[in-house]
Amino acid sequence: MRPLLPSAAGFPLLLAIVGCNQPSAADNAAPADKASTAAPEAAKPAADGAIPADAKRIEIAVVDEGFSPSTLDLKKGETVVLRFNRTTKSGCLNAIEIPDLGVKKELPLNTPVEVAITPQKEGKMTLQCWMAMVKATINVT
Ligand SMILES: [Cu+2]
Repeated sequence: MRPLLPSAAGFPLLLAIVGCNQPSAADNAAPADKASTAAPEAAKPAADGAIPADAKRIEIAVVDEGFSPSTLDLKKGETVVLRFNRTTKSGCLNAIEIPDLGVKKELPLNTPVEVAITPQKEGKMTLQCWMAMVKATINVT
């Protein structure tokens, strides 16, 4: 049981160091034996950014008129990938939020941005611009 503790405690710290300050962490901070155990972990994509390859994708155009489509029908517990493509220059829509899911995402112009969500609660949620002026409805059943 002893080996579990140091690695469990050290892992998040190492990740934080590597994430914020990769060169100096590798050169100065990490002793050689720690660096070698950390390497395989660092090679993996971040868990919170992982998008299942087989997830359903929904294309959402972000245009002058708002979101298209402006209503999304999703299933509770099912992961879907919302793929936004903003083609309007409106600064109003340069970032979106889904407050009920804690989602906030910037939308660079003409650059598709994917957001994976897994609604856990039935009902209506709102997808909106960061100013909460432009809205779309997410129905979860
Ligand atoms: Cu707005």
